[in-house]
Formats: sequence, structure tokens, C-alpha cells
Amino acid sequence: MTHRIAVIPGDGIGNEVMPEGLRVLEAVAKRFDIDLSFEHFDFACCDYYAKHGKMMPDDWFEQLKDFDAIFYGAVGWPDTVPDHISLWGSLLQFRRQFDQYINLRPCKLLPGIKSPLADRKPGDIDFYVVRENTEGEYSSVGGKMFEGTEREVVIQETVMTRHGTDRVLKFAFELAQSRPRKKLTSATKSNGIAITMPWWDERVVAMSGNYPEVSVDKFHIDILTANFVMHPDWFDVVVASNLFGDILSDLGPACTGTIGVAPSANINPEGTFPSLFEPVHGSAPDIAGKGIANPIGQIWSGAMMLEHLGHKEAADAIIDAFEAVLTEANPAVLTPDIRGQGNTQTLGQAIAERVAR
Ligand code: GGG
Repeated sequence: MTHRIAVIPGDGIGNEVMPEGLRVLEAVAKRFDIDLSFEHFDFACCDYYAKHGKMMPDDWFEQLKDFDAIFYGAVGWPDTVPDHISLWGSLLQFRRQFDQYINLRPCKLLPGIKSPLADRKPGDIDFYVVRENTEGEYSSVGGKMFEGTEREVVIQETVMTRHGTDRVLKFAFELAQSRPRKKLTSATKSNGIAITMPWWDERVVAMSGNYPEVSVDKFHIDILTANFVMHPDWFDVVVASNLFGDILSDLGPACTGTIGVAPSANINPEGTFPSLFEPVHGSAPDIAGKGIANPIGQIWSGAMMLEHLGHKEAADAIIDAFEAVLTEANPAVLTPDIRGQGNTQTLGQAIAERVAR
């Protein structure tokens, strides 16, 4: 069976880490005899916008809907396109129109990488952030009045539905139930955001009745961020609304030494539409063009894609490969964010060679 993968490098370092992600996927596909067919697309990036005045062609949905998965790099180039236009014109369309309502983001301290938190070693930080991915604070409901005057008013609503909330909570509880610690933490702010968040808390309690083996706690988002730094070992599965999940899933990987290694899966669990796999990091204009971006976030996202497509053994082989390369800690191979003197290609090449063995 051939898996058809739509490849979209996007902006900035997306163009540098994507070739390494593909290099590793090609190596693992050869070793495990998996038939992957890649088709490349030049849209969903700011270069496309510069040429066409929009982020994607009008028929993007038709072009992509029959793929088995989408492998994405990064989006955003604020010098060309304001960030809210590039994001709403691409990634957020994919998440919404393909109903990728789960954003699954592992957060794990890897061997050979030093956490900025004192005395943390691999095993101490190993949790998932499950982020609601289609509604919440990322809503397009709102508007402006009296623009540009002293009376200017801007309103943007948070939208939480029972359908949307219960389905992400169900996914998070099932994930927690499948893990040895069986622990779920909910991110809230029900003391200050006094309508949606108390309701979110109630939905968590209601869902917990279906999962008696899972222990549940909740923290307000402010102290939760502090606890990510002070006690990352407390966490197993953390479920959060769209915005809170976005913040937590940058902070979590930062606690593991670098956001450059963090992967993510935007999942449509029913398989009605393709799921999308991308590193957590963005286009990183500050380092784009230097060839020094860490490709592990893209490579690990490729592993998540393979697991989603039913190839767990191959996915594990990729993870074993980058863990082995990190354990060897050859500075000539590693990227500067993890104290190496190598570059994006040396690290991608080393992982691909290891995966081929
Ligand atoms: N590869 C992820 C990426 O490019 N992210 C850009 C970004 O700003 N994302 C915001 C979000 O995920 O909500």
C-alpha cells in the first residue's frame, strides 16, 4: 500500500529542516519496506502570498483532501505578511477544515541534551500536551467598531462547544489511561475567566466519570507554567484549550533544553481528512538562512506521522536513531542550540545513517 504524503516546507527554517525530515523518512521507509510517495506543494507560505496575494490557491482543500497525511514545516514571515494573515491563511485553515481537533505535543527530555532546569535527567520530563485545536481562544468571532478613532472598540470571543471540548477531553483521558502513570492535568483559569473556564472544569469532571483509573488534577494556567519549570516531573498528560495549549507546548520543550526538538501531530482521529505533522517551532526568522536549525522537531514529527499511518516499529526506529545520535554527542554533528558545532544537514545525515542500520 502506498501512503501519499503532501509535503509543504512553508517559510524560513521550514525549508531547511524539511529536507532532513524527508531524508530520514526515506531511510526508514527503505529499511522497513514502506511505500511512501511524496508530493511537494509551494503554497501555505509567505512567498506564495507575495506572488498571489493569498496564502493558498482557492482549491487547496480539493488538492489536499485525499492525501494520507500532510508533512508541514513552518509558517510565518512577518517582514512580508502580518503573522495573523499568514497563520489564518494556512495552518489554521488546515486544522479547521480538516477537523484536526487534536494537537498532540510530546515533551520529553532527550539523552545528551541539557535541561536549563537544575539536575534534570532523561526520564524526569516525559509528558504530553493535548491541545484543543479548532476553537477556544482561536476564534474568528468578533469585530471592530469606530476603527482608528478615540472610540475604537475591538472584541474577540472565545468559543467553546460541548462537542469540541468533550472530544479533546476524551482523547486526553484515553491517552492518560494508556500510560503507566494514568495521570491527567487540566489547564484552567476559572478564577478569572469566569464563564468558559468553570464550564471547562465541569466538562473535565463529567468526563472523568468514564475513566475511574485516571487521577485528575487541575491548575490555573499561571501557576501551571511555574510548575512546568519547578516540577516538570509532576506531569503525564496535560489537556488544555487552544491558547493555553500553545503556550504550554512551547514552554514544555524549552524546559527540555530546546524547542528545536519538539514535534507535533494535528490529528483528525476519525481519518475522514488527512492529519498534519509539523515541528512545534515556527519559521525562526532570526536563524533562517544560516543552516543551523535543529531538524529533530521535523524528524520526530515524521515519526509521529509514520505511527499514525500504522508503522509503529519504523516510528520507534527513528526515535531510537536520534536518541543514539544525541547520546554519542559528537559536537561536529550537533546543531548549536544543543551545544554542537555542526548544522542542520550534519545532524539530519547522522540520524538518517543511524536509522538505515
Ligand atoms: N510549525 C509550526 C508553526 O509554524 N507555527 C507557527 C505558529 O505561530 N503557530 C501558532 C499555532 O500553532 O497556533
